[in-house]
Formats: sequence, structure tokens, C-alpha cells
Amino acid sequence: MRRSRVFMPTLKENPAEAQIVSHRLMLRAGMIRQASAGIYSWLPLGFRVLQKIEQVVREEQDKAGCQELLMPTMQPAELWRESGRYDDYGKEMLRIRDRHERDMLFGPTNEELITDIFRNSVRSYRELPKLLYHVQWKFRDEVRPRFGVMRGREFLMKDSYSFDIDFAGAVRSYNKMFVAYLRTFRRLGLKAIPMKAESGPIGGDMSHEFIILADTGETGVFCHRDVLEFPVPENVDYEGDLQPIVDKWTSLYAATDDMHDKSKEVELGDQLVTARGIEVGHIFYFGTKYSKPLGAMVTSAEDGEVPVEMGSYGIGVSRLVGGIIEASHDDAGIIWPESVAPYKVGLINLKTDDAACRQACDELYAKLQTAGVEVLYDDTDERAGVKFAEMDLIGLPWQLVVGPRGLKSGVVELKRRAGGERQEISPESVLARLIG
Ligand code: 5CA
Repeated sequence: MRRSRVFMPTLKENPAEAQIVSHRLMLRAGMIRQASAGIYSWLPLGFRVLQKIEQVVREEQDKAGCQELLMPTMQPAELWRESGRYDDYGKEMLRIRDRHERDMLFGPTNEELITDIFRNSVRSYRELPKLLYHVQWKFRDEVRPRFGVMRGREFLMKDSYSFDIDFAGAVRSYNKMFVAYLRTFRRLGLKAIPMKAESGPIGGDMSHEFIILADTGETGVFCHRDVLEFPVPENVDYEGDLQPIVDKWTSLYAATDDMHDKSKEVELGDQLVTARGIEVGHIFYFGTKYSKPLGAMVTSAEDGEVPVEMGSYGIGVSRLVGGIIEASHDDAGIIWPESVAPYKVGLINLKTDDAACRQACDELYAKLQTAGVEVLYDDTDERAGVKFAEMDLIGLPWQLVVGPRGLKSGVVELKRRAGGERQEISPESVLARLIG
């Protein structure tokens, strides 16, 4: 995409309403605009990142044997009356009445709806286990929406649901999601720590929050320092025994402030890390909490009809955009991990009125594009300083700078945004580097 054509309304000044760095940078980089409190439009640059994160999440869910479907945002109140949550959910739920005076709601989560789908289609243990997920907008009328996309009212969530015939099966499903989450967050360039957590309005008695450490996080967290160094498993066999991985990751103390055990402070001494964190995922086992009231029954091999054992597993896809920025930025702007960068390369033409520069840039641009490398090509006649500052702000992993002086000696400059290293290199070699 050419900078002269792209819709990327960047801001020079820091927006007054943004209190934390990710919110500030997302507004300044032209990624989002607020529609109303806690509700955002995603402009092209932000939308590209959102879609990349979604895709990483999707690939790891698929690997774990979870199947994607898509449920609606609007749900009938009736189902929530069946589970008893229609009244319990309180003011966070946005309630709407349709033209036939039927009570509807904008889904804050989907346990009831997926249980309804399940009860109408599955009868026998032979069809189990099933793991289903979707990536869909949610609405929660938060009292205090804040920090941009971190705590929104409308936000994008990946939510998965598991169905098993018994507790042992439910634990296997829980473990699959546990491991898939470790891998997902690692691919996003994050170190996410599973921590014992309160299960809140979703309910249930086994629950872990996945937390990334950040000073601006809303959650207070406590963990053994060695948890931060645990390895994320490679080449997982999801049909094999995942319990050893889960046991390892839960072997040392890690808890959010809701669940914190004060006695651990003395016991662990300076091995205890006390920090702030952002909850990027949350997994729950809740057994028959929904299947019982909604009558989601399956025939088992021995016991006749039993309510299906369930769990649910959420990832805050839109929150992750902010979370990744909190974890990866410097004074000049965002530093995207390659896996989610809106473009891999920013190509900067330092002198657009120079025929040689233009020709070299056009060629590099064409070749990179043909090779499938995503490039943002700054072909505008802005001053060099302005171009550099904007490239740093939007944080593409590689900057490729083409100027008349370098070209005379047959080189362009390649800068890595993350470490800031620069290298003079021939156009042919740079293509090989970026395409390879
Ligand atoms: N049904 C379960 C799991 S599918 C559920 O709703 N879990 S949750 O409430 O913990 O939400 C899942 C994830 O969504 C959270 O871990 C968080 O990353 C994200 N999330 C929750 N509320 C918000 C919000 N207001 N703004 C942005 N992201 C949010």
C-alpha cells in the first residue's frame, strides 16, 4: 500500500483522553477512533492487526481440535431465563426489545446459546468430546470503560466451549485449551502466565486467568519468579497426555489479587514477584452449571442420560491489540512483533523528486509485493524527519530507507525497529533478506 493512498490518520499530538501508552499510540497511529464510550471503530491499520491476532488465535484453536462456528451477537432473553442468568447478570447486560416486544440482548458471552445448539443436536456420548469456538463481538455495559480497547464495552472475543461425557474428559478439554493458550500468546510475542483465578459470573470451580505483566495492568498479581522462565511446549500432540505440561505450569505459586494467599509472601520471600498484569485470556471448567438447567443431556455408556460436562475458554482479541503494545513499545512508538504487524516493511523514499530514488523504490515495492511481503510504501514528499518519526510510531518490524546518496554507492538502508540496528545493503540482498 502506498502511504499517499492509505487511510491512516495519524496524530502529531498526544490525545488528552488517553491515560495509558497503548491507548495513546493506537489513537496517534490512526488505528482506532472512539464512536462512544468504550466503543471503537477500527481503521485500516488497527483492523489489520486485529485480523492478524485473530488468525493466530484461530490457527492454535484449530490445532487443538477446536472447530470454528459463528453465533450471532443478538440472543433471545428466553435462554438466559432458563439458565437463571438473565436477572443475575445485572446492568452489564445490554437489553433490547424487538418490534414484537420480545426481550433480546446483545451477548456478553455465549454459554447459553452454545448449550442450546448442543442440546438440540447431540444425544450420545459417542459424539463426544466436542470443542467449538467462535470469534465474535461482545457487549458488556462496563461501569468504567477505560484504557481504550483494554476495557471496552464492545469488544472482540474468541470464546470456546467444550462438551464431555465425564469429569476426566472435561479435564482433557481444559488441558487442551490451557496448552493452546500458552502457544497462542507466545506466538503473539507475549509471556502470559496462567494464574489461579476467581470465576465470577461465568461460574465453576476450576479457572485460570492468563496474565501478561504490565505496569498499566488492572489486576494485581503474585507469582514465583521461576514461572516467568517456564518453557512453552513445541510440537504438542493434543491427543496425547497434556497433564504433565499443565502440572508443570501450575506447580509454582501464581495468583491474581482475588485469590492471593498472604502467607505466600513470607514463604516465598524474594522469590515472589509482585506486579500488575493484563488478563488476556480466561478459562473455566463449570461442569453441569448450564447443561443441567438447560437440559443438555447425553446418553452415556453405563448411566443412562447425564447432563454434559462443560467448560468455556475466552481470549480478549481486541484487548490483545492494546496488550501487545503495552508489552512492546518505546518512546518513539509501537514495536510490532512480526506475527501481528500490520505490514512487515515500511519502504521510505527520502527524495521523491529524484528519478533514481523513485525508480529504485518502485522496483523494490513491486518485487516485495509480488513475493507476498506486505509493504507500506512512503511515496509522499514529506520531510525525512517526519517520515522516520511516523514509521517509528506505527512500528513496522523493518524500515527500508532509500536515498540518493546511498543509491550512488549501490546501497539502501535496512533498519530493524525492535533493536534499532541499521545496515547498508544492496537492493538485491535486501530483497533476499526480506523475502526469505
Ligand atoms: N465465557 C467466558 C469464557 S469464553 C468469558 O466470557 N470469559 S471472560 O469474561 O473472562 O472474558 C474472556 C476474555 O475477554 C477476558 O480474559 C478478557 O481478555 C476479555 N475481556 C473481558 N471483558 C473485556 C472488556 N470489557 N474489554 C475488552 N476485553 C475484555
